[in-house]
Amino acid sequence: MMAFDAQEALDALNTDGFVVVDSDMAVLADAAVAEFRAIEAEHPDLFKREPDGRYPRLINFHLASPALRRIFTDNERALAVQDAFFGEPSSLYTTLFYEKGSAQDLHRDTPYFTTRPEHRYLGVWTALEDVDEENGPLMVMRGGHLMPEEHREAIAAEVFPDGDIPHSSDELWVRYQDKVAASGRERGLKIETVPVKKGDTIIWHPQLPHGGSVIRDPQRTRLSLVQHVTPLNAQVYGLDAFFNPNKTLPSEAGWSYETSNGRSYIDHGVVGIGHMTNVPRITFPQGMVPQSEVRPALSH
Ligand SMILES: O=C(O)CCC(=O)C(=O)O
Repeated sequence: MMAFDAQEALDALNTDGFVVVDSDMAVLADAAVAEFRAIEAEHPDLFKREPDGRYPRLINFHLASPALRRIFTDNERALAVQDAFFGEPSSLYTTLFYEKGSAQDLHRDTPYFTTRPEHRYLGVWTALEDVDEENGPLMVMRGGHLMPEEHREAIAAEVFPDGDIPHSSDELWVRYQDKVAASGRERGLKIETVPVKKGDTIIWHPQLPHGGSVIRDPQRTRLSLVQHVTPLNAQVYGLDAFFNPNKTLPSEAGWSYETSNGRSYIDHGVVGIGHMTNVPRITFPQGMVPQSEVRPALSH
């Protein structure tokens, strides 16, 4: 394991828009995947595969799985970078568990993770298995977080001329993201893939254009956990706030948190299987892999 300097990692995050942290989470990654497979086997009625044989993304699955929660709460190196970025302890807002590459177009997360003040958010992505060019690695537009923000009010007015912007809108999302990607191309910014090994963590800046690259080998899984993190109690808004940057809104929320290993995560009460099915959290027994049997992550 390489020596680690959180300040150096933070500098890279601020310069490049992302940083890869050798976070020594491979053992916990194996435990998280084992627990996922055990929970899946217990609930064949709930877990429906897509036509390609894989699951859709699972939303907040960490609420069903203590082993998956540890990917956030025990990732000391990644947490040190997050805390330094925020200037206060990072907490877990939501997660996405992917069984396969997302093959998502290049996008900034900010429209759906808007805070007041802005940019009090990070994307934290931990590989639960090795990721190479074949199984759809993350892709990033290096330096794209430094591009000036688009004229958001003007973009929104093209889609919602009456000024009534909803929380979510695919059309407005695509219009904004297309403009960001075009701005990056005009500036000559390159898109690169980020292959990593099991247990590594990629942290990206709220304004970094990123996505999932093409899955060359559809037989391969690409198990990974995206953690959307903010400072404690930050309110998180959607498009209606993002495209109204001058609108004053509360910065604080009244979230109900739980704590593990000194780290807080919101109890959203439900786990989403794809964006269609919400399953109450209490449906899942808390943990199928005894945590005492999992070696804690090595400290640095
Ligand atoms: O995991 C991936 O392939 C991309 C994830 C992503 O872009 C996101 O969650 O915002």
